[in-house]
Amino acid sequence: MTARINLYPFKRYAGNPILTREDIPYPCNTVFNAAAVKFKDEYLLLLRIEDLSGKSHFTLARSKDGYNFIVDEEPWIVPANDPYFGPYEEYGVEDPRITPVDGVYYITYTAFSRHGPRIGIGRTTDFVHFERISLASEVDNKDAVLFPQKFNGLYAMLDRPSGFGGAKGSIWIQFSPDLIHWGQARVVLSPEPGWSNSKLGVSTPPIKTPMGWLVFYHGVRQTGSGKLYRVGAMLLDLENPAHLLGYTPHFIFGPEEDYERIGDVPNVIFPCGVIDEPDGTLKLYYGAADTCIAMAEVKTDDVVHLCQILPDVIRTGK
Ligand code: M1P
Repeated sequence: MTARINLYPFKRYAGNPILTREDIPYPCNTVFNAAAVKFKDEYLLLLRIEDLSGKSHFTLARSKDGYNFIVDEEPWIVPANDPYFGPYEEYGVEDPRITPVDGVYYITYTAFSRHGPRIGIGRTTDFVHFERISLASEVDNKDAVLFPQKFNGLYAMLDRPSGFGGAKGSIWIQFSPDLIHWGQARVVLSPEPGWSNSKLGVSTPPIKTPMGWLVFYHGVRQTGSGKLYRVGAMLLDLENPAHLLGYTPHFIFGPEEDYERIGDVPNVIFPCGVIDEPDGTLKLYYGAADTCIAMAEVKTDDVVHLCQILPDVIRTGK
């Protein structure tokens, strides 16, 4: 008999949600969509906190075990007010991701203003000082993550431009010598009819596995009562990350619990951070219903396997 494949391999942490606005030491509306990294002997989450005016900034939370976090007393990264970055962060900074490259921690985020969303990139080496590097896109681009290594001397970034005309909501890749000037842009994965019919967006920085770069993304389905955000995964070639090796033809994680179903934006699972543990498991940190932060765990191999199965398996489960 052929064994059944576990099409939904994530296990939610029993103590979810791990952070709500009650855990923030100052007044705010919500906390969600956090980047994650291990730094020295701590797990760090870079929280997106929406203040009472509706604008977002970033604050660090710290943990020794990856489950129990203490939030810093003060925000760390607030919208810029200088003449270069300031006009494009007027409405806040959103949805951070952290990628270490050669010992420097790069933070990609959405700079939001009256002109629309753009990709911001900054860096830190100590999680005390933060230096902005660039606004790496024109308007209407977001959900950007960097790869943790260079390719032929170039940084590589996945993002989601969504301009006028043609197919919208695809994940693209582009390359840069300095994180400022970008080019060689190519489409990696596009929305398809079904669970991701509206748009895609990269969720978490790529994880290196023997089978390829493993990347989680969110797929959005437009329904009669709003958008539904669920999670898929894809595998990219280790040498040529523009080359898609495989992806889950179905969503592998979606809103089920009340804290994922009910909130400021219902039915949203929006991961921005993943920790690759030495025992072969991944901790996925996600914003739930744009209102709180939750965590789920999964075996890396199980997700890689799901990126390699054929669509037929979805029908039969074998
Ligand atoms: O409300 C769900 C999400 O909507 C946007 O994400 P995207 O542009 O990728 O669809 C963002 O505002 C995100 O912060 C939010 O969680």
